[in-house]
Order: sequence, then C-alpha cells, then structure tokens
Amino acid sequence: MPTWDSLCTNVNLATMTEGGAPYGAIENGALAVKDGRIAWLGATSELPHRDAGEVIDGRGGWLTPGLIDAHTHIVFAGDRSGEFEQRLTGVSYEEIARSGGGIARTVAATRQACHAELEAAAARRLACLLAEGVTTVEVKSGYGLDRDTEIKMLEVARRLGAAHAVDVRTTFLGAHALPKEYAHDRAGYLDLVCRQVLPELAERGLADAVDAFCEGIAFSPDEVAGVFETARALGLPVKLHADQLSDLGGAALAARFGALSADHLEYANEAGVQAMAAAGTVAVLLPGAFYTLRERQQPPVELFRRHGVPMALATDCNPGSSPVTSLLAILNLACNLFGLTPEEALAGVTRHAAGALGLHDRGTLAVGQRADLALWRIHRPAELSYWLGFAPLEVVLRDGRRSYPRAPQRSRLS
Ligand code: DI6
Ligand code: FE
Repeated sequence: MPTWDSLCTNVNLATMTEGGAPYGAIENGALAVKDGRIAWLGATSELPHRDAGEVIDGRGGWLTPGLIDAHTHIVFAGDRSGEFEQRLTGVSYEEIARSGGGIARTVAATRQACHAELEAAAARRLACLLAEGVTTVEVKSGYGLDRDTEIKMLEVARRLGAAHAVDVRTTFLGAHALPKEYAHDRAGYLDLVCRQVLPELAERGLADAVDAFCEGIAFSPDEVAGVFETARALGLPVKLHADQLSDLGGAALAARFGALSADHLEYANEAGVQAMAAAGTVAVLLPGAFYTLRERQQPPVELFRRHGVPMALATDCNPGSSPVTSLLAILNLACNLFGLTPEEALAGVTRHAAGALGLHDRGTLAVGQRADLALWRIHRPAELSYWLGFAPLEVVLRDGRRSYPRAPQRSRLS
C-alpha cells in the first residue's frame, strides 16, 4: 500500500490560509492526500517521499481549494427571460414583482414540475459550476411556498448531491415571498412555515439552514424574527437576504440571531456591519444580482474591511435577479464592480464561503482539511478573477478522488 493515495507535484499552492504570503502561497510545492484528507503540503524540496497511488504532475500550475458557491437557487422551473426584456424597457424588478411576476411566476412553474424535471434542469446549471472547480454548493428552496413543493425542492437538492461530485448544503427559504393563496393572511402563511413545515424539515434532516428574504416586497424584520426564533429553537442555523434593495436593518437582524451569513447587503449601515463583526456573521456579496438589476448602491466593502467582517462571494444563481451559472464570472464582477482585490475575491469563494456555510473542514489547503482541490492552468492566482468567460480548470479532486475531468471509462471489451 502506498503511503499516500495521491500526490500533486510541480505545483504552486494557493492555500488561502491567513497571515502568510498573499493567497497563502507556497510556490514550487507539493500536496499529498490520504483517505480523502490533505495529509501533507509544503515546498517540493521538503517532500518526504513520493510513494503515492497516483501522482498528478501540476506542470507549474496553481492548486486552490475546491471552490464553494455559498448562495444559489439552482432548483427551479420555468423561464423569466421575458422579465429581462421588460426591465430593459425600464420596468423595475420591484414593479414586476408587485404586478404578479417575479418570484410568483417561478413558484407557479416549480409547483407544476415533478422531481425529475426539476432535477434535470438544476443538473444543467450545476454542471456549469462543476466545470469551474466548484466542489461545494448551497441550494435554497423558496420557489414552492407550500409544504409539498418546498419539500420537493429540498429533496431534489439532496438528490443532486447524491448524483454528482459535489457536496450540496440545503437551505429552507420558505419566507421568500408571500404565496398568492395567503395574499390576505400573512400571519397564516408564517404559521404554516413555522408550525408545520420547519418542524417537519428539521425532523427529516432536509434543511441544513434557514433563510428569509427581508425586504419591502417580501417579509418585514419582525416577521423574519419569528421565523428565526423557530429555526433556532429547532437547532437550525440561519442566514438572511438582507438590505438588498433598501435598508431595513437586515444586517443587524441577522447578527442578532448569530446568522452564519447576511447576503446582498448593498444598503447595510455601519451599525449593522459592526453587529455582524461582533456576531461572526459572514457578508455574502452577490454582484450577479447587482449587475443584472443594474443597481447603483454598492455594498459597504470598506466598512466590512475596517470592521473585519469576512466577505464571501456567490452566484445567487436564480431566474429573476441573477441568471448566472459562473462563479469565476462573479470573481471578475466583484473586482470590477465592488472593488475587491483578486485575493479577496478568491478568499470569498474558498475560506469565507466555507464560513458562510458553517463548514470548517474546507476552503483552505491545510493538513487535515478535506481534499477538495482544483488545479488551474494559470500563471498567477489573480487570473481567476481577471478572465471573463474562460475557465482554465485542469483537474478537480473531491474528497480525494478525481472528479474532473471524469476518469476515462474502462473499455467493456478488455
Ligand atoms: N433575492 C434574490 O436575489 C433572489 N431571491 C431573493 O430573495 C431573487 C429571486 C427571484 O427573483 O426569483
Ligand atoms: Fe438569493
């Protein structure tokens, strides 16, 4: 038996660990994997031996942690490209939502779709992420807004994780919008969410976290607080769509419940940012939605830096405000639109994205971490943010096993 299952040599490591060189870089390095975990990493000159089942020659490229997309809505049915055309004529996202389109349109289509249809549509979106080195993806419900469809969405998300080389973390987003059957009974809908659906999800282990949309077109801070109290009582961590289109104090609300993350945050105020810092809540920035909705108000990146709030980045892949299936494009948008550095951007889809999901076993290259690794044919890590539409991915190991490109099928004849 070889000491190591795999060994990547002749490679530069962007470990993304804090406190050392930019990107936590180790140039001319090597990394060894045993039992799905990183067993050794360092400079090639210090490599103790080369006794491995598989040796991957990195040919001078860069190895990073597998990327993590910490905020997606990839499970949905239907099409909203007509709303894109409407917005281009000057109709706003909120006007479309208030006139019965928007989330409600996707809810109608998602209720109609069966498990297999939803799974097939989501798998096509997921394939785009996997082709960019994503090894962990968060998937939200929230286009069902009734018990059966919310559960259907979460079951589809779980199936995606079982069928593809990716870890899926599920988030229940029942408080995404008010379904039309409850148009005149907000309390009734929140009761359904809190008393019926949430306890059932907790019991069945279908949701890893609970999210809500706190906004004028969705739920008020008080309504969200009720959902969060129920989630916390059931032992589920929370996250929040906060301060995207207006300042409702969402950042502070998320912090008050010890949220894993507050997401969007364009309108977050300084008190909210300070509260997030104190609570250890990660800021998940979603430049795909900012870009698609042609927003003007940028998230307070300088305040996050000053107060030490970690910034993650995610696609927010959804049919309304962020029809984006490229996490690398998000790195580019975050740098060009929000002024992040390429190093901050890469930390946002590795170390801090892991934090936004409450996962501490990934997102950096260090001994003992999961061997979720992406090897890139690039000269410098900044290239991952620099290109738009180019994915210089060469190899992915997930849990120590090669998941990209797929291992060649053995010939049936031999
Ligand atoms: N914020 C978003 O960006 C998505 N949901 C949310 O709460 C948009 C959802 C949609 O328009 O379908
Ligand atoms: Fe979202």
